[in-house]
Amino acid sequence: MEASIKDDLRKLKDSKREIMRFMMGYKFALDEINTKINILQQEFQFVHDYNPIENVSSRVKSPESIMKKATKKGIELSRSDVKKTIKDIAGIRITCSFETDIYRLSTMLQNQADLKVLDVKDYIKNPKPNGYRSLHLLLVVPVFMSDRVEEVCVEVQIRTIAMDFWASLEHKIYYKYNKEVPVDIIRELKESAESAAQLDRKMEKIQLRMNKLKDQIGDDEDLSEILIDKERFRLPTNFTLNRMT
Ligand code: 0O2
Repeated sequence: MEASIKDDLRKLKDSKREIMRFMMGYKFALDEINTKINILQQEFQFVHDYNPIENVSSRVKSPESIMKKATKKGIELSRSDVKKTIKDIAGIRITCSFETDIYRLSTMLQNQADLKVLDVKDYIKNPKPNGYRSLHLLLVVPVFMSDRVEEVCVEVQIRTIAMDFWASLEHKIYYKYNKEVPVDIIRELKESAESAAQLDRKMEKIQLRMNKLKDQIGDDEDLSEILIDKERFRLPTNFTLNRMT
């Protein structure tokens, strides 16, 4: 009798360890992708003097959320079925200032030789009927463990600040009304998604004009840095001389 309790406890401990290891794979995959994003961000800043990324956040789905999704999808709770079916256990959300940055970043990630692109969903070119916009990538990253290599899927959502603002409010509303959102709110959300898209287009145009202006001013070598009220400004050397003398 005592031996059987011991056996049961050992089995329980073993399966707990395996689940922990399974979840760790997703955490390591996030670490790998986060490092890649960090490298791209720093190198891009250095080469182009510009940072296309505003914010990066990541999370591993909680076991409760995984179980809920598995039940919703009607799959067994085995590790292999969960791994095959639930692709967003590891998720990264990146916010960019402009739509062009989203596609630029997406291309840079998709071109990395050690990553496999499982799927790309472009809800920017094809927004969801409710107005949701974002670019979703499903990337498979190899994670080198002590005794094996695990291929782990990570969902990367890339969006502008305006898209993110809209999605987080819509998410909150959806849960507040327990998924029974009043029709007038659905309509207003749809309208605000269009306003957010318009804002993105306007900001992009302003950025384009700024870039043209920068090109007219000339290369970095022609710029001088001045400090005004502790703010750093980069102005054409001539301009600085004319104004400062
Ligand atoms: P959470 O809590 O953010 O993780 P899936 O349901 O993932 O198996 P699907 O629907 O093909 O398959 O995935 P899709 O379209 O790539 O969307 C997955 C995730 O995108 C969602 O995860 C949300 O994070 C986000 N998303 C998609 N559509 C909407 C939307 O209409 N509004 C908002 N606010 N977010 C959306 P989860 O698991 O649903 O939620």
